[in-house]
Amino acid sequence: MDIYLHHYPPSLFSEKIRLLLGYLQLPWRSVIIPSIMPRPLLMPLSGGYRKTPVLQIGANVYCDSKIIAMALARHTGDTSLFAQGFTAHRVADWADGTLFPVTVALNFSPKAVEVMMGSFPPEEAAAFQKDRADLTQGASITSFSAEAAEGYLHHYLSELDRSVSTGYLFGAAPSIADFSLYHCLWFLNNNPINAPLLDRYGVVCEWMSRMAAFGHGAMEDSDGEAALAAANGSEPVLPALVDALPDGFALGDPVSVTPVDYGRVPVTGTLAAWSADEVVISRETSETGQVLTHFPSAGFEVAKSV
Ligand SMILES: N[C@@H](CCC(=O)N[C@@H](CS)C(=O)NCC(=O)O)C(=O)O
Repeated sequence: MDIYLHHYPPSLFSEKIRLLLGYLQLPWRSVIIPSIMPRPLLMPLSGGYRKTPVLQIGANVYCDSKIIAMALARHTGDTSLFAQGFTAHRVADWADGTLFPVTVALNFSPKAVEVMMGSFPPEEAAAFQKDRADLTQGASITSFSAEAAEGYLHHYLSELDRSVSTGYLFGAAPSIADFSLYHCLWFLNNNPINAPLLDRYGVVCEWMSRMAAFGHGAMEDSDGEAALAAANGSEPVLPALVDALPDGFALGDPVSVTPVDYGRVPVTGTLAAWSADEVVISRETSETGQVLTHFPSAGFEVAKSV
C-alpha cells in the first residue's frame, strides 16, 4: 500500500518525517498542502485535525509526528528507532515540546520574520498571521522572548556538543530522539538570522550533517485527489494493539479526539482501539469511504460525543 505524506516544505515536524522516510528507505508520495487553512482535500482524511504533517497508508491516517514515527516503524518492522525505550522517547518529547517553542520564539522574532516573510505580499503575510493566531487561540503553550530563547538554546547546545561525539545521541545508530532534535535545529538553520547561532557548536553541526545525509528517500510527487482515491480504494487495517480503555469507554463508542495544546479541533468518529500509545477512531466520508484515524494517546483528549 502506498504511503502519502501531506506536508509543506518549511514545516519542521514534516522534516522529521521526510528524514525518517529517507532513513527507513521507504518510497513515498508527496502531497503538498497549503501552509494555512483551508485544506479541503485533507480534511476528509484527517477529520478536521489541522496540524502538519499527516501520513496516510491506504485507508489508515496518522495525525501527529509521534504516532507517524511509530506507524512507520510498524510498517517496516524496524523498531530500532525505539530500542532505547523510555530514555529516547523522553528526549524526543523534550525536543518536540520544549526545544520546539525555543526555536519558534527565535524564528518568529521580528528580525527573523522580516527575513523570511519580507518578500511575501502583505495580504499573504496577514493571512498567515491570522491563521497562526487561530491555531494558537486558547492554546496551552509556553511563550517567551527571543532573548530568553537564545539563553535556552545556548545552554542546550553546549550540553549537546559534549554528548553526541561521532555517532548519535544514544550510540552508533540514530533513535527517535535524534530525529526530534534534528528537525528543531533544521528549522533554526533555515533562517539566515538564526543559522549563525549554531556555528560555534562544531560537534552538533557534524551530527546535523550526518542526519541530513539520510535524505528524503524515494519520493514521488502526488496530489490530494490521488490520496483521496487511494483511501477510497483501500480497506483500513486495524493494528494489533493492547487495549487500555479507561473506565466508562467501550469500543464502538462515538468519541471526539482533540489535541490538548494548540490546533484544538475535535475529530469525531467511533472508538476502534485505545492502547497506552495510540487512539484509533473509525470514520466514514463520501470521499474516502471508511478510514481509521490514529492519534497518540498522550497529548490528546478523548471525550464521549453524542
Ligand atoms: N505535535 C505535532 C506538532 C505539529 C505542528 O505543530 N506542526 C506545525 C507545522 S511544522 C503546524 O501544524 N503548523 C500549523 C499548520 O500547519 O496548520 C506533531 O508532532 O506532529
